[in-house]
Amino acid sequence: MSATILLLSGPNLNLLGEREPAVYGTATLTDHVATASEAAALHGLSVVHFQSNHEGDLVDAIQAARGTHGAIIINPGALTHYAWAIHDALAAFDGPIVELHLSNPNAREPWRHLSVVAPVATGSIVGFGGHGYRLAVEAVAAVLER
Ligand code: CA2
Repeated sequence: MSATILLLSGPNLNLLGEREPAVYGTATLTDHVATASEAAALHGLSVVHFQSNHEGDLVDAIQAARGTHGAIIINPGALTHYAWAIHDALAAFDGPIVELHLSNPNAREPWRHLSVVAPVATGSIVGFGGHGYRLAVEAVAAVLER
């Protein structure tokens, strides 16, 4: 299997660094992708990043990852909480899947407490801000190496 990780970012994450710094920090999505890429390089892995504000684009990317990428790290944004098409697409992916959130949705509004992605993820990393991108890559590397 390929040594690439598909990093997926959902709706509005392209706005990181511009608004809501108290919740999501001041780093941009580009900064987070760089963090993930640097962490991946330490394990001989590389990161391919795709951001979309559209659920169907993310479903297409997940489908295309089958046989192409060794793992998926996904921050689905608000789609986390209701996008069953993303759940189904991820369920058809064979490699490790890490659900990633900057904030801890479980400590926020009740509607954020349901993740439809969590049941099909290998594991979830939430609440560690930008450090989560490094942790997610470390988790993928550990699973791929064992
Ligand atoms: O904590 C996370 O990473 C989230 O996935 C972020 C989503 C939110 O809906 C999830 O519940 C948790 C929201 C991303 C929107 O990001 C913005 C960034 C700047 C300005 C506005 C939105």
